[in-house]
Amino acid sequence: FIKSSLIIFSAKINFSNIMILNKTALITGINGMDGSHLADFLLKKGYKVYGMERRSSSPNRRNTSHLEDKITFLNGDLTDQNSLLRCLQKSNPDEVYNLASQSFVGQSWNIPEQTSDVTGLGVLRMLEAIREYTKATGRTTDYKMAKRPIKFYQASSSEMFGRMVENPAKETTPFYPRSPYGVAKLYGHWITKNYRESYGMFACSGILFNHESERRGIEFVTRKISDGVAKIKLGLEPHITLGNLDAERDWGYAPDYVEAMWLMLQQETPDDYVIATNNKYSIRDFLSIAFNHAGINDWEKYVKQDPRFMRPAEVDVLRGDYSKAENEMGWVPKTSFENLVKTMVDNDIKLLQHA
Ligand code: NDP
Ligand code: GDR
Repeated sequence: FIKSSLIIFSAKINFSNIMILNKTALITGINGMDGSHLADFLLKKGYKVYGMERRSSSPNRRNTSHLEDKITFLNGDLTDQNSLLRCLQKSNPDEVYNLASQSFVGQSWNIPEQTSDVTGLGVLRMLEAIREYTKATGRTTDYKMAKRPIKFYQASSSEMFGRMVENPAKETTPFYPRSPYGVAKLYGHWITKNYRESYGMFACSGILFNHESERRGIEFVTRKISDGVAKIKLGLEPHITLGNLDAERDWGYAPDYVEAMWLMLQQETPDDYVIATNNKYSIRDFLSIAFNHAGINDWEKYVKQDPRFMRPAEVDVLRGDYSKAENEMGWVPKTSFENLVKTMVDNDIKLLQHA
């Protein structure tokens, strides 16, 4: 009864407060920013959550330590096909969220092959593993025929738009990636679409624009700034060293964006959606709000530029049109840019004070 009610009301209702019982999700990239926020979100909905993590020489659960007794961690790597199959066997999921990737654009010029292998081919390996597992359990991959299809979410990126042939970009905008990372994501996007069309899989590609949170990796520009501002405020560092300050991004808040991932898999038919705010701000704007919030008005004095942080090919501007997601799934961004920046700065000041 719950399932059929949800289908009937799926188009316009905001699902945020509805509990979904007895569903199981497998999240790759569980220890990353989005993986941890998505796990929080799905647990609130009553999901059983499995998180795939790769082996590392020292524990890497900074974002997920609070989840250790709430979810099941599984060992797997997007470069190792059999490990993916074993993760599926152990979790037997209704939904797979493929969030793992080499996600740092700047690094993708230093390790282009590894980036292509994980961020591009890794998607194919997971889709193939789902296909094999579905067959092995006597089911069809065609979601229209299957009693219990395995739904698949692929974490695609606004970096696929790169040079921005159209501004703001939407689902129909031609792609023009500008980094090995963007090119690899484009492969992941198309192979997801192709498996949907070839095998009838319920496979969706979420084209997400930049989103940030207190759990963002320290090398990304927003967290580098919020952490740097906190250190300057507390007298721990004299300045922040950055690259190109003129780049503009469409920045949203990660907890808002993981809801969109889930919504895509609750629709009647699989499709691709742009998730964004339709606003853009420069790195300078971010710096200005972050420093101001910490009570420092002359931010230019505290910021140095270094060619080490410049990219061989830059994406100058990104901005996305999320109207399809709004019209079809009722999704809108909830958190303003100002509040995002302030939350990140407050969090880093608090973290350093506690340390
Ligand atoms: P993170 O970098 O925070 O997380 C990525 C995760 O992938 C990490 O936990 C990492 O593990 C894991 N990983 C890397 N390589 C492998 C591998 N070979 N096998 C298994 N796991 C691996 O990224 P985000 O949470 O920010 O992003 C989630 C996804 O969304 C990524 O695919 C990213 O490319 C994409 N995306 C992100 C956007 C954003 O603005 N945040 C926008 C659009 C797309 P480990 O912890 O061990 O390093
Ligand atoms: P991005 O995020 O490349 O958009 O990818 P990042 O924060 O790394 O860069 C944003 C912009 O800031 C400029 N920049 C700097 N960037 C970093 N990291 N460090 C610096 O010191 C610095 N100075 C200036 C960059 O040149 C760039 O223009 C993120 C990732 O989460 C991807 O995985 C995701 O797909 C895209 O967002 C959408």
